[in-house]
Amino acid sequence: MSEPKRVAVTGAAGQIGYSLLPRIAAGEIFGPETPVILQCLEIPPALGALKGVAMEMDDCAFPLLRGVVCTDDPKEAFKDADLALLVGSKPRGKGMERADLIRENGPIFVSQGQALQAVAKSDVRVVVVGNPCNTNCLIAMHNAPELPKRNFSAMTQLDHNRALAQLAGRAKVHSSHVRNPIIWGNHSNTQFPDWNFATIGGKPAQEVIGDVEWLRGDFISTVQERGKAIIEARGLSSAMSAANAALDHARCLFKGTPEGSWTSMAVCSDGSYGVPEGIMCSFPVTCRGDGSYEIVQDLKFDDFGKAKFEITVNELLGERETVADLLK
Ligand code: NAX
Repeated sequence: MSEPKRVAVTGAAGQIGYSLLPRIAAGEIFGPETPVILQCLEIPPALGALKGVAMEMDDCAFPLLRGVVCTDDPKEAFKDADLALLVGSKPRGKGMERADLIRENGPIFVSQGQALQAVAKSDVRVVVVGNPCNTNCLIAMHNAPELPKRNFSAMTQLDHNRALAQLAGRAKVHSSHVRNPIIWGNHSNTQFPDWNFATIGGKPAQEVIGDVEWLRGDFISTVQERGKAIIEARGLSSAMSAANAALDHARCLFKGTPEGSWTSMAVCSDGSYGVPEGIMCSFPVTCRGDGSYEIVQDLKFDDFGKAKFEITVNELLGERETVADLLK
């Protein structure tokens, strides 16, 4: 058995937290040989509920779980963390515009960025799930300037998994036969779910599906609007699939992407694909399994893809403007 990994989870008493914590404790990120300590952060009104979650975690008697910390102090939650999953944020209220949500949640990620820099391990990996996740991640990264920018990423894995499922459904194959869709841009409904480099059973997805109109139309809009469809059906936003995607994202970072495959992750742009440097944009990435990632290079857009990509990158640039005062 190795040293325990310390995993901080914010918003741990929320619906995603409830699906996420037991799976981390069961070893689904670091594997069956690595014990974990969960360091859960909540706001004061939710500490009672968090206590209940911690009681249930005890009752699971997970062999790998070495402790559960419950706190409303970010410095306690992030202390010596190896991985911080920033899930907690305020949901979008009725009649609230996206810009209002960004302004409402931004300050959370200022203080959490500062706390991460102050107390987390210097090689902590920070994964932002709480929405608007790209821009929240940008804020956290700017407020932890001594941590490497490459330690920060935001989650578009759920969109990636949704794209896999849609392509598999249309081709009538199991999703394990589908590889390498891409989510470009923002985790919002401007994202560009791209099938152009995806394969199904080793053949180009477009050739297997044979219906470009569907790919350019329903495929894209279904992936973009899936979150809304889940809310309409369930009365609550995606939680199980979001937790599952957060695990996939973290597992890619710490265990690597399979040979010949990539995943999608919002990471700090280095100018790849002409995206202005410094915004958290979703790209195809490969991971070696040591916490690092590489943006897949030299994929070519057609005119349709280029136009879609521009829209979502422009939205990210606009979001950066909206929070300019929160960026150091
Ligand atoms: P819930 O409202 O069930 O839980 C959020 C939890 O965060 C609450 O328990 C709340 O008390 C806590 N919280 C609020 N402010 C906090 C703070 N400053 N510090 C610590 N905790 C805080 O939401 P849930 O369904 O769990 O979703 C959490 C976030 O994930 C939301 O922002 C949601 O929009 C986002 N999502 C992101 C997805 C993605 O693909 N990136 C998909 C799923 C989800 O919509």
